[in-house]
Amino acid sequence: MNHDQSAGNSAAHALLKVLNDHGVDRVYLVPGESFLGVLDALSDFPQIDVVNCRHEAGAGFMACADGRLRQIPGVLMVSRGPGASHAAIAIHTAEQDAIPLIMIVGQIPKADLRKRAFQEIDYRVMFGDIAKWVEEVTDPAQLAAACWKAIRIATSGRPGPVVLVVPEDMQQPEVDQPYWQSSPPLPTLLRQEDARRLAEMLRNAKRPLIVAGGYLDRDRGRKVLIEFAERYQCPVVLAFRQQDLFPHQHPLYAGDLGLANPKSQIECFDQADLIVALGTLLDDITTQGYRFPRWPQPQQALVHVYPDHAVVGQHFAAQWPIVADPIDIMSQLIDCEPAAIQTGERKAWQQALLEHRKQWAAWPDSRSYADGLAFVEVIKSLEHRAAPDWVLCLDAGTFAAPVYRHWRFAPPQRLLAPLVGAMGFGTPAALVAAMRMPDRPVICLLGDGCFQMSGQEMVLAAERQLPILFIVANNASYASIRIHQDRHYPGRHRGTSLVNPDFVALMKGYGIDAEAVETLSDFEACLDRVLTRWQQAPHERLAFGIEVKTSLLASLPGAHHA
Ligand SMILES: Cc1ncc(C[n+]2csc(CCOP(=O)(O)OP(=O)(O)O)c2C)c(N)n1
Repeated sequence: MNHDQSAGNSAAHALLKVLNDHGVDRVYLVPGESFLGVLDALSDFPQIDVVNCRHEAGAGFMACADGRLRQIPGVLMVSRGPGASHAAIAIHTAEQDAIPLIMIVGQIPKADLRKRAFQEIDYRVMFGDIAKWVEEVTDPAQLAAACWKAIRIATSGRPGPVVLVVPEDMQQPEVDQPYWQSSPPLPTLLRQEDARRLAEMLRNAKRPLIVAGGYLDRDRGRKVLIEFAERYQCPVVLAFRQQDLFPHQHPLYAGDLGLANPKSQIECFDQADLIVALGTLLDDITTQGYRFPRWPQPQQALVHVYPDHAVVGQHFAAQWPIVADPIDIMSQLIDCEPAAIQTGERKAWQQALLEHRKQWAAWPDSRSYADGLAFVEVIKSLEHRAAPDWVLCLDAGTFAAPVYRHWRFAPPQRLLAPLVGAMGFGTPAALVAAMRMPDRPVICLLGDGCFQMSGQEMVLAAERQLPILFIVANNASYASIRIHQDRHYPGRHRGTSLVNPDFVALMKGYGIDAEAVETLSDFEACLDRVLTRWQQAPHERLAFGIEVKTSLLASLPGAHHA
């Protein structure tokens, strides 16, 4: 096929124009012959940064991190069949983590569709269960419209992934280049009398509790949440892996809902007489397996605010389901006329929550292990040195557990972690964090297993001189799974040991200076050298890698902080 077109008016140009008009200024891709037309049009959009990745999962995680940080769809471009298969993890992650994401997949020519041609997959079937929308475009004139709709769907209600499938011969034909406008969402407000009634409930509750979730993960959300909690003197507990949404040093901070809360703490949360769930999906883990609050009818009044009918009422019969933007609702209630707040029992309630949190979050005493350094010590010394501008990027694995449990987040410190627990998220997320927040030091914590799932992407840190500190916890094991084995099949360890490569040599091979350490003092000395260098010459910060030989025993059942 002759792809010679006059530059500027192809369907691919129209597609990129819609993306760019809606704030997309960067795309993540692994190229394929199935989307040459889109690649070619990218040459006419120098304002769109093209990040070439090594693996579609890496590209996909980068698009997820970008979508999460900006609430503008992260855009990922992959080839048909093999490329789309590699990228499937990004669609799953975006769906579970409620991240706006658009994946553009090059497809076989239109005439060959449904013939099981070379590398053909029907993506409507493949991604039907995990994408919000899958569209295969079979008319070049419709491509821009499909893209506009993709943006609307990815960003509205519960954010999520959309897959746009573009046969290779739908990209080059010339089409009109309309301007597809979008207006910002209108504020969603309660009727005056309802706002007053809700304010009344908040004031009169003896033991109110806010459960704050990922929809608030944006600047305005964080700010308004603090104002709202203070205005109504209402303690805040954070949904699964949203630890950076609220300052931990705040007297109203009541902790988070995660994988290992003690029973007594959950029982204390359940003493609440009013739960205001704001921007949370009230998902499996946040609700401790749909048990807090009681399922399906909570024992206390539940007000659930989320801007999606499919989320509010999905699991719990709320006393007051509100389908609206929780940030708008909080702002509206902040403006309600002041009235006295029930203070009597509130103090005791706050104190009880605080006691539970303190007990649970206290750092454990140091302990030594014969097989290496307990990674909790590494995290403790990192927290000790942390500045408010740090961005913490975590991969999935038990090495990260002490961060979720003990780290005292102090805004504007940020946490970027996969809610879905997908291994391989950490490195790509750190790269995106460093590109989007170039003035902030990025600390990326990886297990040895996680590092090997997407570590190759770190070459971008060398290429673009991104200031990331990669810390690899090398315990020669998929320890998270070893823990489960030891619980259920004690002493039987098939499939969870790792024979590892030389991580320092690997990182150096990717152009990143690195060092291996075995003791806490060596780790701290190395860390201090890197941080001092970064502080002294902020504009010359370079990535650095530290491999820490860590104890496996420290994470197994029976260890004091497991
Ligand atoms: C893509 C993917 N594959 C498999 C798993 C299951 N899994 C969860 S944690 C884990 C082990 C992680 O190992 P490592 O990075 O070495 O960290 P550690 O648990 O040893 O701290 C595995 C295999 C997963 N969550 N994601």
